[in-house]
Amino acid sequence: KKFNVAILGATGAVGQEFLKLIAERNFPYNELKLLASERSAGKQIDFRGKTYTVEQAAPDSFKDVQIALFAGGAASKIFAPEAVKRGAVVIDNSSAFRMDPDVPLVVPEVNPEALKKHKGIIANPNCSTIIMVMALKPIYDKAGIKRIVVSTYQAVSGAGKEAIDELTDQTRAVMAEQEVKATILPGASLSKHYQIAFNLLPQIDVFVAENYTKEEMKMVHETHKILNDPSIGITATTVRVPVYRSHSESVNIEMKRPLSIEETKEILAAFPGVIVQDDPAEMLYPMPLTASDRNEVFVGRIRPDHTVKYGLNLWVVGDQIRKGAALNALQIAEHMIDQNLI
Ligand code: 2RA
Repeated sequence: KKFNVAILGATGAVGQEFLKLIAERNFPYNELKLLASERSAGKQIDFRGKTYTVEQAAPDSFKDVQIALFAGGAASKIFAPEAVKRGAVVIDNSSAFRMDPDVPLVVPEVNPEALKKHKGIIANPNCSTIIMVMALKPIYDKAGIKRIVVSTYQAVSGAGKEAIDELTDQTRAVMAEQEVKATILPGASLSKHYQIAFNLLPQIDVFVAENYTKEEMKMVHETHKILNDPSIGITATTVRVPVYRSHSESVNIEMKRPLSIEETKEILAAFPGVIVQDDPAEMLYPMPLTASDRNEVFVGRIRPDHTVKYGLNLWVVGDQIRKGAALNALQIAEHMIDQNLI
């Protein structure tokens, strides 16, 4: 069976990856509609031997659309209900609906059962959350988790194409001993901007209660919803690093029951979508450059944390644009087709 598909945000980093993955995975589409904001409307995109003209998104853009892939951003809030009204299933990468009780928040390998209750909108979790829960789910099922302390090292791609370009331009400027311009990071709409090249920015999104950032609280609330367990203690520090497109995370967990390192490696290796890269004798561990453009999440530096009863340290790396955004959303659509939920 083939479906009429629309991509909202087709010209951005995630939108471009949707197209790449649709081709790579031979996703079953009939009609393909590329939608964007007024700024990007009119652009021509060649895809599989056909030239598409990006249209400015409007409510009626979703007429006859069955699967709407939303790359993210403010447009989601406006167009998701309009698309559902016209009969589409919306898989939304923005944070707009993630905590809505009527909206499943899904990583297909982790909580596919949540898809059954969808009412038209399915939310794609935040990239840093997806990457973390892929590693935690097999451990959670086997040994339970009491507490998670996570520090992230997030690629600039999370802030979009402009941030990717900013890293390149700033790096060149530093090397050429020219003036460095900062206009995007840590956030385009924020009052100040700082250089990311050769720097680290301990702010992703805005500050909220107790001077946590929205990004840090997303990791807390979204993980509770995905694992359906608000009892887990979670605290996060999310940091932007001068890396192009993979997020890395140092994850410390306290389990409820004992789990040997050997068994941890076994259950991680057996989990679909996870690859264990952990052989210190061979200096084998996940790195952003080896994880980029890959579909899997990579786990290494697996070691016990003897400061608590059942402690464990993990180093987790995943491609932010693929598994962190476009791939996970497309896998949700594939799973829904498979389960006749669309
Ligand atoms: C970021 N997770 O990395 C956020 C949104 N993709 O900027």
